[in-house]
Amino acid sequence: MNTQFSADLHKEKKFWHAFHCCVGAAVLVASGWLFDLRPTWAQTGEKQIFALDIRSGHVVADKRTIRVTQDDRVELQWTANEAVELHLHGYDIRLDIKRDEPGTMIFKASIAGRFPVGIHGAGGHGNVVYLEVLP
Ligand SMILES: [Cu+2]
Repeated sequence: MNTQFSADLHKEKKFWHAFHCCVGAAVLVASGWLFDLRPTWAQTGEKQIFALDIRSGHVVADKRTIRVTQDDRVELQWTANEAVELHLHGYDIRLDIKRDEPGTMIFKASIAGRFPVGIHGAGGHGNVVYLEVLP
């Protein structure tokens, strides 16, 4: 092995060492994001996501009751085939959904009980979904 060659080899080792450090840092950042390393006080309750599609004023039968546990972080993702104004009673959250334009209600299920989500407007006040928050 001549000296020039061993110097090159050393340079190459340095490069790979730096490369691995960068990759390691990136993996650490990504895993922190994946495993949610935020402090525990920010993590009360589970995150619960529901996709709800309204077809002519109704949601498919098996999704008409949504059950969560108190303090869960709830996300209701709505779609509809016609414009509707939704109202989650009890929590008093209103949301206008346009035809084929999704909308989301995000809230913490801080109040236990059974709450209807109604459609406001011409068709009266029909309930499309019931939210059940178990204490
Ligand atoms: Cu209402």
